[in-house]
Amino acid sequence: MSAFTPWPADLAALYRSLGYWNGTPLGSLLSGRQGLALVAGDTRLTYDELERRVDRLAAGLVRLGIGAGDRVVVQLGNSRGFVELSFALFRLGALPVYALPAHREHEIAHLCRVTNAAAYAIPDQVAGFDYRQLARSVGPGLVLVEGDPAEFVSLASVDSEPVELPPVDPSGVALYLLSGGTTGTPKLIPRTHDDYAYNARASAEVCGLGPDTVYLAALPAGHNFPLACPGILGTFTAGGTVVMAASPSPDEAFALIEREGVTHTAVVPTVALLWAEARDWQTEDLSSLRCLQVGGAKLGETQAKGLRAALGVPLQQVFGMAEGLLNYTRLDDPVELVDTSQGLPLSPHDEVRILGPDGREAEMGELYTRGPYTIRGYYEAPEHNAIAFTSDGFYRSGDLVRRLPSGHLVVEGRVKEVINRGGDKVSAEEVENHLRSHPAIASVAVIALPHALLGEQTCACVVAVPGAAVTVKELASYLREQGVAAYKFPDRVETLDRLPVTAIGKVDKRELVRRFT
Ligand code: J2J
Repeated sequence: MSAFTPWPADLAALYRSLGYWNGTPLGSLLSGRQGLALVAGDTRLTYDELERRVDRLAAGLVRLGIGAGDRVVVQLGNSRGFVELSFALFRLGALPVYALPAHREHEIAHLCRVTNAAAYAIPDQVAGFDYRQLARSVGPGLVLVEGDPAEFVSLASVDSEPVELPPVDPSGVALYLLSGGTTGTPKLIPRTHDDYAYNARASAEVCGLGPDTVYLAALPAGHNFPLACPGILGTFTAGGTVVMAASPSPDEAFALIEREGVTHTAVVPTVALLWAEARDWQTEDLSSLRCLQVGGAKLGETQAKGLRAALGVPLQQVFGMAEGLLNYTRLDDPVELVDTSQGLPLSPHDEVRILGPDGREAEMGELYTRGPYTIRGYYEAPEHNAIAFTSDGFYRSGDLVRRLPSGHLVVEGRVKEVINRGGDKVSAEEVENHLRSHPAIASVAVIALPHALLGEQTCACVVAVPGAAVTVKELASYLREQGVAAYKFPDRVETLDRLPVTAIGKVDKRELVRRFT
C-alpha cells in the first residue's frame, strides 16, 4: 500500500465511529444501484452493464501486469473510458494519478517520474492534438488509448473473464489529485478510499442528490470538483446518472442539459459567464437544472445576480480545494447569502481556523483547516509539507477569508503565489522557473492581474538582457517547446529596467501589481 501521512489514531477512530469513514472502497460504489449509470457520446450504460465492463477491464489489466499499489497516470477526456478505467483501478487497488487534458510533456513526464507510473491512459486525439505523440515522448512502457491506439494498447481491447480480486484496504490511498499549487513542480494529493467516499457522499447529501439526479460532468473529470464534489462519484453514490460532456462550451452543455434532463452540474465562473452570454442566442430548455454549482474561483455578487437573471436556475457557490475542505452554500440558504458568500464547510467536523497576521484567531485572515477529508501531507514532499501544514496537522490554504455570523465564508483574496486563471491554477514560481532559462530574460517575476472574463490573467514582468525584446508570442512558443501546458503561458508581458524589491530584498510583487493594473 502506498505511504501517505495518516490522520492521528484518535481522530481516525472518531471519524469511523461517526460513520464518516465507513470502510467502503471506492470500487464498490457502483454496486447495488439500478437504472442508467452513464451517458457518454452514443453510449448509454446501466449500472449492471457498467459493473460488468469494469470487472472485465480490471481482469484485463491484471493480465497486463497492473496490480495493487501500481500508479497509472490518467489523462482521459470526459468519456466512458475515464469512468470505466477509474473504477477498474479502484477495484484493483491500483491508483489513478489524474492529469488534466491540457497537460503536456513537461507535466506528464513529471507525473510519470515521481509516481513511477506503470501505465499512462490517453485519448487518441482531441481537437487536433495527438496524445499518442505525447505518449511517445514521455510515456511509460504501457500506454492505454481510448480510440485508435496506433502502436499502443486499445483500452477497449483490455477485456478478460472477471477474476477474483484481492480485497482493497479502505484506509489506504485510492487516487492522486494534482494540487493547484504554489511550488515549482505540482504536488500530488493522496486521497484515501475512506476519506474520498465520505467527501462524495456528504457532498451528495448537501446537494440533494438521489436516484433521479442527472449530473453533467462539464469540467475536466480528473479535477476534484466534477469528480467528487459531489460530481461523478457523488452521483453514483446516490444511484443517479452521470452524463459526460466533451467540453463545457454552451453548445455542447446546453444540448445535453435539454436532451438528458440534467439536474446538477458544476462550472467555474468563467464558464458560467459564457453560458449566461450564450443564453441570448441559444434557446435550449435548461429548466431541468435544480442546482448550478459555481466554484474554483471567486464569483462576485454582481456576477452571481447576473447569472441568476440570465439562466434562471438555482445557483450554489462552492469554495473547494483538492486538498480537502469544501464549502457549499446550502440549497435552502437565502438568495442573498448565496450571492454574497462562498459557502459553509461541508462537515460538522471540518475544523476551520482563520488567523490574522499576528497568528491569532480573527474574523478575517488566512484559512487553516483539518478534518475528516482534508489531507495531512502531500505525496513524498517532506520539505514542502513542513511549510504547507502546521505541526498540529492544519493545512495552510493560502486563502484569505472572512467569516460571516452564519458561519459562511467569503473569499477575500489570497497570500499564496498562484494565479487563478478562470479556475486553472498557475504557480507563479513554476512559470518563473521556466522563463528564467529564456536567453532574452535576465530576471522575471510572474504576477496575477485582473481580467474581465478569466478573473485573473498571468503577467510576466521581465527584465530583458541588453538589446533583447520579449513578447507574449515569443514566450508562448518558448514554453510550448518546453512542453508546458498552454494555460500557463503568460497573457501579458511587461518590460522593466529592474524589478522592485521589498525592504528585505524580495521582489515586490504588490508594487508590480499596482503598477500594471
Ligand atoms: C474563490 N477561490 C476559490 C471560490 C476555489 C470545488 C470547487 C473548487 C475546487 C478547486 C475544488 C473558490 N472562490 N469559490 O477542488 O472540489 C481557489 C482557492 C482554493 C483553490 C483550490 C472543488 N474555489 N478557489 O478550485 O485545488 O484559492 O480546487 O485554495 O483546483 O482554488 O484549487 P483546486
